[in-house]
Amino acid sequence: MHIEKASPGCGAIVTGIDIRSISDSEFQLIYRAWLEAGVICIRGQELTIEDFLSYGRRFGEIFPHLVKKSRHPNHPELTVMGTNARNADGTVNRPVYTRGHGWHTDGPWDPKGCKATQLFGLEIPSRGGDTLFANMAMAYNSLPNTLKKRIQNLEADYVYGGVSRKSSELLEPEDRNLPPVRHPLIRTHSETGQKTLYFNPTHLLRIVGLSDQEAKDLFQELEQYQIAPGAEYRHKWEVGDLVTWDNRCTLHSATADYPIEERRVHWRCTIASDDAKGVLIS
Ligand SMILES: O=C(O)CCC(=O)C(=O)O
Ligand SMILES: [Fe+2]
Repeated sequence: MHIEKASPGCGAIVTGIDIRSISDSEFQLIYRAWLEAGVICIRGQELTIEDFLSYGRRFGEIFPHLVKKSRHPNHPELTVMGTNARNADGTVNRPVYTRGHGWHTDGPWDPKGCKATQLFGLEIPSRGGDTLFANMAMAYNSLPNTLKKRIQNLEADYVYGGVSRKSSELLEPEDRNLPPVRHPLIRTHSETGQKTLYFNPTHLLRIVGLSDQEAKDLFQELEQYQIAPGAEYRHKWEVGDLVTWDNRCTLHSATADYPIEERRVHWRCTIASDDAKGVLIS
């Protein structure tokens, strides 16, 4: 097994293994490299759905995503991303094509918490369609001390799609108005002890105790620090890439820029954990 850094800020690439037959000690090496890098890609995998889900379970409990439309009919924990990105008349189905575009972490709106997300590249376009990642411990470290102090006790509420609930077209009507989930703006990673800026503009509803204007001003200020210099990694997908990211300490964004006549399809699953849990506000 060979593990190398993908960029100075975050990400690691693993080659020379078949995850279907790794031992527990090999998985521990992968898990430790993942904690250090925030994002890990195992290249060149050939997986069945069961192989994909079993690997996900090594990171923690897997559970179905709120978006029911893209759940696999026989495996609700499996989301199939990117099919139907093109309508029958050839036009772009925007909610599908742009899904995941904009910096965010997954599931801040989910009371189950969302420790990690895992994608497996099945069909990759000839250009575009990369995924961007950024290290949020570096974002925290880049904050001026005065700003760190100002936000140290602040908490934010999250709903799917944020203030505009703009991605809620993907949800069923009964799931569009769920109560928000609250997280601190600064969190301490339970496994690495690192402090991170936990700021998720895509799903952010409000900052507790601030007026809309105060929150807007603070968003704008934090947005300048959200991607620290050198903190970013651009993942260029290959078929057979198995990528897992840590939602407690990284942000990501789909680039939504591949040719619409091509296909970009991934399997996806979400991994829960108590320490990634927010507080349900009802
Ligand atoms: O498709 C991508 O590149 C990322 C999509 C995304 O944000 C997600 O699966 O959580
Ligand atoms: Fe995402």
